[in-house]
Amino acid sequence: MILHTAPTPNGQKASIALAELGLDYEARYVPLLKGAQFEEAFLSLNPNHKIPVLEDGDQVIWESGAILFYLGEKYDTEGCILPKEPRLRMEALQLSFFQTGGVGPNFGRLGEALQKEGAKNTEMIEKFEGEMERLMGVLERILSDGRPYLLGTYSVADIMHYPWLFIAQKEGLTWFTKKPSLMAWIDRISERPAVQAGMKVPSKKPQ
Ligand SMILES: N[C@@H](CCC(=O)N[C@@H](CS)C(=O)NCC(=O)O)C(=O)O
Repeated sequence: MILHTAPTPNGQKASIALAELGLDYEARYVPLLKGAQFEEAFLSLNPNHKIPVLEDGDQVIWESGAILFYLGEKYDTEGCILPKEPRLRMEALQLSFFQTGGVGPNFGRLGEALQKEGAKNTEMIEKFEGEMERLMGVLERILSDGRPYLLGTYSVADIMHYPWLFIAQKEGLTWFTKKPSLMAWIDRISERPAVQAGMKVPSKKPQ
């Protein structure tokens, strides 16, 4: 398998899942800042010019959630990350849509607004921070019954959220750090060897 990726949260979701399943693959770094995602070779894999993209023989999958479900369906015979039980499997899908439709885009736009040089657009920052606060409240509510992971047991639902929230924790963003169950959840997931390995991919950037 070939994973086209970059050191960003969406890429890390795929490398964590590959590591959790102990699968062999080649990680190919896509230098996004140089615009490599707009080159014809990359667009022929993903017309949406975004990483991650997984090539498995002649099957090409893009969208991080689809990649995680693909890996789960094809390679997770034990149900390590994709539950076998239909009800839990559907909940995994539900939380994955929640992540790609809510947490990812809102945090992404917030990051862009915060990194912008010069005069900050405070209206944008307030808007996206407010939405992130709300979304974190949803996750905190799910975890507040004492469950260790979003579905109860570790799954793709945790992998989908972790790399984004890892940044929020690292940056000390208050809408994250003020959520005790979420903070404990992130520490728990950070301890997993496969998560630590997946977060380091791609290890080397081409010059
Ligand atoms: N919904 C997509 C989002 C992927 C995404 O936004 N990837 C970013 C890096 S984290 C990217 O490749 N951006 C390049 C671009 O938009 O041109 C997924 O979950 O895979």
